[in-house]
Amino acid sequence: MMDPKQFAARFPQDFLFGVATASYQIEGATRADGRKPCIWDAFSNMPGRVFARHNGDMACDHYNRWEEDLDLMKEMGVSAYRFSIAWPRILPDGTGRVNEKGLDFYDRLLDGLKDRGIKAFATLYHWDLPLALMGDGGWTARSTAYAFQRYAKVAMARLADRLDAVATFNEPWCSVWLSHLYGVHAPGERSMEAALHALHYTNLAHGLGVDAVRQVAGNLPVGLVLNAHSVVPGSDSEADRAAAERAHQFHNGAFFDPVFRGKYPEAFMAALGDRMPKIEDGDLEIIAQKLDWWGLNYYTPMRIADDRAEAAEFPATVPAPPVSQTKTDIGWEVYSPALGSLVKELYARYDLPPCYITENGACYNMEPVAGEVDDQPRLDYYIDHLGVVAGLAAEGLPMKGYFAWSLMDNFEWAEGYRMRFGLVHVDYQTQKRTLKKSGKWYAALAQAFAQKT
Ligand code: IFM
Repeated sequence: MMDPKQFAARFPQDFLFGVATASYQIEGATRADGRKPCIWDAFSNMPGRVFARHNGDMACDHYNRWEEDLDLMKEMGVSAYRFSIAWPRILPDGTGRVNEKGLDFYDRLLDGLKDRGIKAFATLYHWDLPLALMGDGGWTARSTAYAFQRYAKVAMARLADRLDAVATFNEPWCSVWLSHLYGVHAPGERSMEAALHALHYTNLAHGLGVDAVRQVAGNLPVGLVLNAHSVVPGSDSEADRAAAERAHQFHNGAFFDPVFRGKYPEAFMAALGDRMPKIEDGDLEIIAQKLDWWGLNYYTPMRIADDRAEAAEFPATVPAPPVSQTKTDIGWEVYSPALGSLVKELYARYDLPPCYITENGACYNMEPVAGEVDDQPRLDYYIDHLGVVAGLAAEGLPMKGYFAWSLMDNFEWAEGYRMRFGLVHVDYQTQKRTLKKSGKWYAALAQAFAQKT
């Protein structure tokens, strides 16, 4: 096994080793202290949407067990925690009345992190849109972007003083394409028009959110977390290479271009622009405000071939076969070189601020045997991918930190609880937490790094 001490020596002095989670995936307590439903409460309670109709009612019961969970992080020796704030706890109807008790929970959490010397990286939106906002159309309505701006102001006015960084959105690709075009995530829509509206209003909400953070907490580093796809053409043919470029525009450019270039990609607009909502004067300036940092969530490459069907809609691609035969239990190809090439490609295409790997990790569903979880394949995954990050830093790319996804097993969206990504195993019957083999190694790495600095 790779010696954590030797490994730690490969990262820059100011690097952070952290762990990540998200509110709906771990908190539970969906009816506590004035919280009202979000779109995931509704979606997961509908038959046929989430595996075995699992939902977030209990999850990891982190709302009640947060102290134990923070103690665990402290014992592991990680220096930062990335979590998300639940909008439906703070503004249960999306707009209107502020719920003090919801803010109190994050007060406790942030004080707890401070007491333990762990840095706090908050995300404002990790997919739990207050259900009441669906009455106006959810993310397909322009008003939702302004509701988000208000929520960002309220949350930051109370919490920013104890934060080390904030992100507006987590993976807008998922809350836009996966949720409104592919129908896999809440609200389960399958319409290009709906998705294009959600795209522009999410981008607008990001910009308005940046504004809100800066008005309330001028010094707090604000960023955006993107699950950029490492798009790899399935062959060297001209058609597949052109398809990969279209896929880049659709899956990455629709988010990166407005934020980092102030416009939507050209071929994307030529193909789909007439189905976009009206882009008002000033929208793109709001969206393209300079960020202090950005986060990359990476798991697996996206292999792409040309879709020759006449009726194929932009980006007109089909999946190409994987190159590596190693797959995680969720079926995702394991291929760490794509992480390195993706980061380099994105810095070549865009003028990007410093980068945190805000999520990376693997799904393996091993259970405890005599109190131990032997998840060697997850550990191998971490060693490979962290090695790539160390290499990027050595080449001079501005890599500032790495957050393992996830601290603990949790509600894996449409897959429910059957897919496990944690460094810590959660027994959902007893809520017992067990540090896995991978978690022990990651803890040793974080501790070795802390000792060297
Ligand atoms: O669990 C998710 C997380 O919420 C967002 N990024 C990907 C993870 C694994 O699917």
